[in-house]
Amino acid sequence: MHAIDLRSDTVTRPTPKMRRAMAAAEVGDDVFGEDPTVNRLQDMVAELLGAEAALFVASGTMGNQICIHSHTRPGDEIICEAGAHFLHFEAGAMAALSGVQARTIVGNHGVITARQIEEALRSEVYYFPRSRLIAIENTHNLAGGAVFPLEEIQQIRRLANQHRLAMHLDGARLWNASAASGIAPKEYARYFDSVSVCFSKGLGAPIGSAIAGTQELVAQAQRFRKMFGGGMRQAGIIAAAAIYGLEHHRERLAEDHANARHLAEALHGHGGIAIDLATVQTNIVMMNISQTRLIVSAAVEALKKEGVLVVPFGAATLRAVTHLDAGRPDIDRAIGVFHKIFS
Ligand code: TLP
Repeated sequence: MHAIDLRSDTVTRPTPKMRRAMAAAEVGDDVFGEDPTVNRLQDMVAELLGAEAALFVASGTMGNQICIHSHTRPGDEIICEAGAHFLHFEAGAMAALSGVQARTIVGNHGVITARQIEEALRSEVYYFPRSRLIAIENTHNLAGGAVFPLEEIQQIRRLANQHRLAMHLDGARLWNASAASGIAPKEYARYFDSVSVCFSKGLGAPIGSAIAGTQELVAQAQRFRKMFGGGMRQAGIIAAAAIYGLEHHRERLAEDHANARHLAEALHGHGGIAIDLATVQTNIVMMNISQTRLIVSAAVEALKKEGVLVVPFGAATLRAVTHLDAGRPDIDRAIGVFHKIFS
């Protein structure tokens, strides 16, 4: 029997139809701006996010880091939630590549408020770091895929305008946020100076992300993409998969969300597993197993032996993520395995 891989929504393999779209893609040299499929994808993303322009990049990490680099100078400070992806899972890139530091705020389900940010702002004294950028993650990975409320984003934008701060959205799973809230991606994106989105997560593409913003930001970003080694050539092959994902896999994200909810409800309270059901709004399930009979490493191994893959996320937490390669029968089988192991 095949393993049920719930380690991430990045584990999906391109579907046969997606592969056909990739094989048939028209291509050109994208460093010369001549790949028609990449150009089409960039136009689509700009349109979906209501932005002047967009740029195809290799990964979510590259997208975030190019945006951070575009907004800051060494010594600047980025205000973000304490569990931000770029702080924990991007190899220290913002320090290494941009020389910036973070002013972290502990959020509620990943949500930081305008009021909290206002308290964290530095006054303009020459020996303070310069507050420059506010970054938000929607959905918030470490907060279990929670959606960031639009009203709070609006308040934060007002504050950012008062203090002339830029705003960046790590929208690796913005498609999931929109599917869950019914708020269009461009409705979220309009409050930000830069947005990064991924095609290689819920949308099922094998590679690729994009950033969006003004013409000016994207022109600068194109230069930094080259500088960071991300200038690609006949990238239309992979851009075609992203286009296919945008056109065919966005609607179905609701299925992943229903599967995550189903999994969370079946596991919460079983054998000491604790899940904050309020955070299970999209496709991520964070399970605290500190009150169960197993420690994290033993639980991961035991689940793996029974064909269910999850990842440890912290000292007492397992993460399971639903996606298009794990249908309801797989989720039901995974629930059976969890029940067996944690009873
Ligand atoms: N997240 C991965 C791991 O790195 C943890 C995952 O499995 O969830 N922003 C957010 C919010 C992300 O969740 C990720 C990937 C990224 C950025 C980075 O994207 P990639 O992996 O394409 O560099």
